[in-house]
Amino acid sequence: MRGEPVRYNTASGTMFASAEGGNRTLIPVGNTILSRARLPIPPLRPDCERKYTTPKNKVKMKLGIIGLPQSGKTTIFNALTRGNTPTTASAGRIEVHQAVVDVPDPRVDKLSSMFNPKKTVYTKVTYADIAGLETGSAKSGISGQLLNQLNQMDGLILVVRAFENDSVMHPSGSVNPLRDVDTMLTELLLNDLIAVERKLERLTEERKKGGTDKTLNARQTELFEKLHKTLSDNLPLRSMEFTPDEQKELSSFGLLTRKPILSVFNLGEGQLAPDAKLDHPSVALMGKLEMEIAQLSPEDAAVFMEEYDIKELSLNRMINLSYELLKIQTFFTVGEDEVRAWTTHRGATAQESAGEIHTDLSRGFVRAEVVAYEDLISLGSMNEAKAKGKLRLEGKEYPVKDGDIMHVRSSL
Ligand SMILES: Nc1nc2c(ncn2[C@@H]2O[C@H](COP(=O)(O)OP(=O)(O)O)[C@@H](O)[C@H]2O)c(=O)[nH]1
Ligand SMILES: [Mg+2]
Repeated sequence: MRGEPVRYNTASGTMFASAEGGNRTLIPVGNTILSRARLPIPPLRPDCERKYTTPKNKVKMKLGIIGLPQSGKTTIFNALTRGNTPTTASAGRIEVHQAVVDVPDPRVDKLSSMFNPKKTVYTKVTYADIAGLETGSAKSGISGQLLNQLNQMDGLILVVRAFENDSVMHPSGSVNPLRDVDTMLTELLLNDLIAVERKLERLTEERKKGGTDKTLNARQTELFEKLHKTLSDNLPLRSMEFTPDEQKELSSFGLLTRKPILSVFNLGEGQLAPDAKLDHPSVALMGKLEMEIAQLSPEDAAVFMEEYDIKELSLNRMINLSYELLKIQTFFTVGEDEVRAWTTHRGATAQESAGEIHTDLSRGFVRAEVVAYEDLISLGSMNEAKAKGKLRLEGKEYPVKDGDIMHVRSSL
């Protein structure tokens, strides 16, 4: 039985306009001029600010929202994006809604109040609500179209229904969050198992036919047999460690259980989070309530939250957790024009991280002036950080740390 579908005005036009856009950035060059005389630093070009288009090969952060039908995927997507995509199903038609969401970071707020810049920019995560084709409903496993979408994601957000609502049908007829997590994880696992078996069959055929690269075949067979063993033991592939070579081998091969996953328990109002012991992170939130709050004006939202004694939206925690899921870290650039958070891989060098800002900064990398966020905050200003020797000059190979404030000197 299905209740009257809830109708919302669609405003997807404006909402998604910036989904893939927003890639014009103003790069502040030379806004923190703090050099040490003994290290030669080439003079900056006179045009201190230039407009760049950001390069394509940057750290991607795209998370796909998956889950059983009617679990609240679109509701949570709307809460995340302050949007109002209709929560009614669009049967049979694959429809991907994407939105870019700021990752809340109190460090950015603090830096912004310190530098008073014209512009403050947070790091961003893209969420995709893939509607029309649902997981967990088809006997034949995940459809090719959906698989294709999911393979493009860097991580998965698994929405699990915990809310009770008689007018919202549950595909299994009853609400049982732990069973549903299990169903979904099994579906992902089976999908990978089928894919791995197919690959092993192809490798066997190749061997029989001969004429192919024997070493490549042997190497791939060994790797895929390892994958097969893990999956047969009912373990996700993210539990395995891969060598860089193996990672390269697998990079073009879509395997869903290799992707990091975050479970989101969608609670009804006043409901407590289920006591779940999962092999991956999870968060619980009241999806519908958070969506309604997100759709209010900031003033109304504040009044509402005060009235219901809601201190903070769990949504922010969910965004932070999904950001952490991607094994990335944040560094900052600061100045009068812009305070900005950037994303880089954990363990990335200063030169690689400079490339997140712009390829020219990476190609022409000379030095990075680096101060740790904690040091800058405790010392109160760049000048003080410099005076206390906390502002360091680092070279290309310096491994950037979470919270570093960087100023890149480039010869280009
Ligand atoms: N009571 C209640 N209803 C919810 C909640 N989240 C979603 N729903 C309702 O469940 C239905 C399905 O939600 P939707 O977000 O479209 O699920 P999807 O199919 O996973 O995208 C809608 O009628 C929602 O209003 C919730 O937290 N509480
Ligand atoms: Mg939906």
